[in-house]
Amino acid sequence: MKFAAQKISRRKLLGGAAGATAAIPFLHEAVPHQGVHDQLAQAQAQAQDGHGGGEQPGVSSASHRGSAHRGTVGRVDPEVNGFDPTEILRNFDRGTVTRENGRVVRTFEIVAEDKEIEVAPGVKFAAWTYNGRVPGPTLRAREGERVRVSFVNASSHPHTIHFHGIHTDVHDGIPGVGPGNISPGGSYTYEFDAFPFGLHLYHCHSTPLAEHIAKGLYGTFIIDPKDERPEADELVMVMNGFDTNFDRTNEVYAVNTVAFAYEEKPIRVKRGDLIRMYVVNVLEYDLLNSFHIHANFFDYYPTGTRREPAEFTDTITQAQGQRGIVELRFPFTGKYMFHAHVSEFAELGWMGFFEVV
Ligand SMILES: [Cu+2]
Repeated sequence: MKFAAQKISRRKLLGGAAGATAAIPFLHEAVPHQGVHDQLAQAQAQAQDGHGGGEQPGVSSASHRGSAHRGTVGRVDPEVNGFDPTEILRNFDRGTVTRENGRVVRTFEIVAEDKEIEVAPGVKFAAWTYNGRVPGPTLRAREGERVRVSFVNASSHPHTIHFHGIHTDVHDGIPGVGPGNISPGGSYTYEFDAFPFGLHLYHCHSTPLAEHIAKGLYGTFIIDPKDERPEADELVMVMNGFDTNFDRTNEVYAVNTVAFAYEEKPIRVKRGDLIRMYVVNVLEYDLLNSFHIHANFFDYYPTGTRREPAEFTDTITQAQGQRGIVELRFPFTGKYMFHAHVSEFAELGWMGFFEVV
């Protein structure tokens, strides 16, 4: 059964689960990962009794376990991963600041390392990480500063760091140009000016590219404009996914890696505060991802490179590598859902709640 299980894709599973009751015993034997297995079987059981056992969104217990929104069984202990999705939201790495000829130089240190992480309760993933976390640290500089990134490859595979931005080819972090691949044990310092201002990203560009990204080598790179954005409660949301059985489709979807993390522990914000979300799509193996908020609308700044919003909406779509800044205020207290408007992703982990107090 093990061998058969490895060949069954998540799409086939869902296709079967959507159709017939007979799919349940099949699922029980076939799903290769206990956590996903439990989620899917439970999702189907709930779909059959109509409304997820009678619990209602925003009314059920804080943990939402077994809720109508497709909660997982159990939780991922942040101690196990060494990083916490709740802390990743508001964690910014501003590097070490020095001055050269009167100019600010911001130096960041990034180490690539192999590390097993837990992406849903009971679902382990052999990740490749920057600084031991997925996504990697959120690097933050100001427009016009000099950025220096000291990269050490402590992983067992060659890697690079490719930054989005405007810079010379030798610092572009691709194989075959400049330093090219950085071998295990090797190091290199990438250097460039911080511009244009906006919401950018960085990721490994070694080949096979999809694998190097999907394994976890990516992060957010924010360049603040010279004249600051208004004070806000800022949150980084990296939309990602995990191919846990190597079939080049994802079995788990999330924001900041851990499926259902913000359903388990809703994001606390204050009513009336300006909330600024840095939303980045790094998903591999799916063409599109999306972000939708319930009971509210937001201003959207694609790539964060203009000061005027391009759209006032409640849903945006991003292809891989696209990103944008979302700004909104919650006028009412309560629990408000956010999720991928691709329902399939939402049911496999990409959903959460704001708890407005
Ligand atoms: Cu790599």
